[in-house]
Amino acid sequence: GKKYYNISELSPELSGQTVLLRGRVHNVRGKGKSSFMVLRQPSGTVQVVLFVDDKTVSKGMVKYVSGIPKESIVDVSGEVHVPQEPIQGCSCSQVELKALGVKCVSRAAPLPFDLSDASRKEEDLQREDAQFVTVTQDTRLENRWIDLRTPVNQAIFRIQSAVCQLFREALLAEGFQEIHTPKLIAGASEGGAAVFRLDYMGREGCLAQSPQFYKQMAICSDMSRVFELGPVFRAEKSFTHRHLCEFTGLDLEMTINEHYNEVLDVLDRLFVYMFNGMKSRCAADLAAIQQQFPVEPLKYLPKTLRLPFEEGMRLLQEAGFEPDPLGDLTTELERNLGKIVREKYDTDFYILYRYPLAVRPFYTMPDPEDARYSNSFDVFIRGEEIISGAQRVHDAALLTERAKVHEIPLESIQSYINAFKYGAPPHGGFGVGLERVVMLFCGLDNIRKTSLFPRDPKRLTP
Ligand code: ATP
Ligand code: AMO
Repeated sequence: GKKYYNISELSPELSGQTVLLRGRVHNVRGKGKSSFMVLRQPSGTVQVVLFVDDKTVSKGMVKYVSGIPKESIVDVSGEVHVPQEPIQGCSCSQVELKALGVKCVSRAAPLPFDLSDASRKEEDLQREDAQFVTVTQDTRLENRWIDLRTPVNQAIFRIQSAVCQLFREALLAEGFQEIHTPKLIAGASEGGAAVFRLDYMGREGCLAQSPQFYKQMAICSDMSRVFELGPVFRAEKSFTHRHLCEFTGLDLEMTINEHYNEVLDVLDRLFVYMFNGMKSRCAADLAAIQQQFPVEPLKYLPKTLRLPFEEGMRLLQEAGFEPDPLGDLTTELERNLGKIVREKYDTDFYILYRYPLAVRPFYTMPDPEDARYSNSFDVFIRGEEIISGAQRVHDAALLTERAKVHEIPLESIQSYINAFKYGAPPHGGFGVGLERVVMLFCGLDNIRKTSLFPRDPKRLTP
């Protein structure tokens, strides 16, 4: 077959050669006997010029090319040409193409919004003299397959891919194995309120709210270190900037010998590896996001700060807040604690551990020294939660007791409880929200920006 070039391959060395490229019409305008097109590929843009001559390019052809709608896909064959001045506004500024032929491969219908309007900086939109069209998030999501073509969205999902790869790399190197647990399950794993119920061949089933039960059962089956990347379903009623009804969970579970600090050690190494990897592998993508959404890069320490919950409450009190010392933190208090920690310890990323038992799920191990507390933790980026984790109850009798306290119908979780009756090693683990990690690492303001096709209480399409 013929060679199709990437814009990134074009250079002055190819001057005079004829090359073939497939791309989108980013924009095109005709001016009498000439036509100027910006051809776009995911990696960049190049200028294509078309002049009427007596050989290959007719007047009709220039007219035809000038009329190809934006976002159409075209094949351009053209001669590489070094312009007198670098081309402004194209990523490929050193060369342009003198078109010999343009073929429309797929014609785009009129667009619901303009990609450049979706790429405006917040600060430009706020300007008093701004004459831009504001594209609402709804319009963008309604047409997500167009929206995803913007440079920022391209960058976001390359970063998301890198996060998954880094997560796998780091855990495989630590001796973990990847597993896949069922998403159709019999009972709610994280409490009944936010579960999607469904008809499972005539009886009631649920969509998994986490791989919690099954990653623990894998531990009971002697897979001593496991992880999973998979979908998580939550029937969230509230419409917030950080909740989705379906998100991607990065979960792990591992046996421990003496203390759940062993889990925190893995977490610490894992995230420092991931953050370093994102910074080095995704530098260009992070810079592209910075262009539209400027934010201070994430600050994290070589060894992650571990703050006891009680100490966190003390810091909040000192700053004039009134947290419930044995209750849960509100979103507002979490944010404020994030600010306090940032000032005191110079980090945007930290672990808060030893939460009150009452606010944690039934499977959480109580603190053996003080049953008001638990062997559990949350992890925050920029004052928002990205991870929950804990040591788990591995004794069937205690697990039954804890489920009763939480008023969980035992028949719905019987097989889970049974898993601990035949010898179960002490273990712990945690769950990470992928979309939240990307959102908060990049300092974005809405989780819909980091979900490919977000599912929220109002959105089930596209
Ligand atoms: P305008 O309509 O604002 O005058 P322009 O076409 O002259 O735009 P460009 O900088 O080429 O200016 O791009 C306009 C918009 O299209 C930019 O805001 C940019 O976000 C977006 N854009 C540029 N390159 C790409 C690309 N490779 N993929 C997707 N969108 C892009
Ligand atoms: P938790 O319910 O805290 O813990 O969830 C773990 C992480 O998943 C993310 N997350 C969400 N992301 C987007 N939309 C949502 N609706 C949503 N809900 C949660 C958050 C959160 O920190 N089984 C435990 C984990 C464990 O202990 O291993 C669990 O599911 O980033």
